[in-house]
Amino acid sequence: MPSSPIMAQLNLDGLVGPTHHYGGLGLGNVASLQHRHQESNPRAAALEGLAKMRYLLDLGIPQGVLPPQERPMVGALRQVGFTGSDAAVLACASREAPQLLSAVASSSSMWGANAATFSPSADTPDGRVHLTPANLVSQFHRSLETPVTAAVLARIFADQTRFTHHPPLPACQAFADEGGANQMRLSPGGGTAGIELFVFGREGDRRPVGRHPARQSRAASEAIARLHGLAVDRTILLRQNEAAINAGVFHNDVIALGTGNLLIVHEEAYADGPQAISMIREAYAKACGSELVLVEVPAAEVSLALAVETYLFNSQLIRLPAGGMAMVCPAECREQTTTSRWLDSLVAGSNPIVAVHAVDVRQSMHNGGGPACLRLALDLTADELAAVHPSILLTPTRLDVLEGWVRRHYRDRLTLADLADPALLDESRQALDELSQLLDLPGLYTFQR
Ligand code: SUG
Repeated sequence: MPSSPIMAQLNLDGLVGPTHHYGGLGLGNVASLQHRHQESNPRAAALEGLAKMRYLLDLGIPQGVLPPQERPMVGALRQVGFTGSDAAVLACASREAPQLLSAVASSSSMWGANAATFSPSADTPDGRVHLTPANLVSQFHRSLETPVTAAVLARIFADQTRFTHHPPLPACQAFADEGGANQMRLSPGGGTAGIELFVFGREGDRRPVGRHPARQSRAASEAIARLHGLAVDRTILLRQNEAAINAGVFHNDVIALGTGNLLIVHEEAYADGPQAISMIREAYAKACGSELVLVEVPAAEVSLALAVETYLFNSQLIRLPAGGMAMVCPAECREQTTTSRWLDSLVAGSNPIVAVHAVDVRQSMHNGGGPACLRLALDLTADELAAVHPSILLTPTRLDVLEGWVRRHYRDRLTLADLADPALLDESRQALDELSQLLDLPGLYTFQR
């Protein structure tokens, strides 16, 4: 049971895998569709991700890594009828169903924000951390991640006296769940209970007939709040604004971000905009006994389209050890005059942000994944942090080792045609085999068993 109240902010970043490419697979994801079938650079992608992790570590924040999954996932192709040797399966899929090959080769587990929904021990009735891996049923390529993600999380948070793992929700559209990207936790800090905000875009099986389909279902958000035992007066359900979804806001973390006592949100993020935002303010004040710092961004300053183009809201908020917060934004936000000016005004304003740091994660951004998408954020007590599988927690030396590992194993260009190359499968397996040793996660991958 947790005994230390100090909350550490741990970020678990998904490490980009050797088959990172642009499949144009992301539903309602503008960048993914725009970069469809362009050449990718898996090596640069993985190094950009590691550089971001190093940046956060340097800010004094604990940083961990989630290993990539085995891709191409030949077993998934066999499951849908391709037969023969691995090479024959890849060749046949590439000829007959290139989109399927792309899906089973996607490195999408890199977007750690979609791995699971997490509730810290301060919010749960049994004083344990609760985790529910996301079923990701809205898209085939992402649904493949769930069983391995669940297994990885079970090994990273193995101490059952501190961590409760729920199975993923039923794998159907009525319970479509995309994890922490649609949840925010706010609290006055110091290990006190907070409020948890769950954001959904669709009710049950009904898919709103907009330009883009909504992904997170209300039933999933409700189920997770129930499973985690969250108090009703500390749980808020918010419906995404249809106009935001249609502008390319496929997850809440593309239009709002919050941690501690700070929430930054676009005025058009939610249905019933102003009422939704006042409801959050009131619920926080009532449950936490203090005022929320709320930065509401008007559309007149930053339009939905600009928010999606720059991924301004997909920044990470870092609670700095010395006090105050830093905002880690995509480099694109500094290259765009309006968002760059807005960031300057944020630092000058009365809120906890003392610094803005821009990071270059362009390879991931072209798939619609910014700095915040790349990580699962967890508030842990010091004791819980000490119980995390140690080898996935980064140090400068471990980062050096991982960078060397990427440079040795990853290609610097990949096209759709390359996905059928049996040498790529071998290279990926060799890389992952070595990684599982580096992270002390033996037998993690099917090909190792
Ligand atoms: O699910 N992109 C991911 C991006 C996920 C971003 N995560 C958060 N917002 N938290 C998705 O749309 C694109 C893959 C491709 O096109 O190859 C993709 O799956």
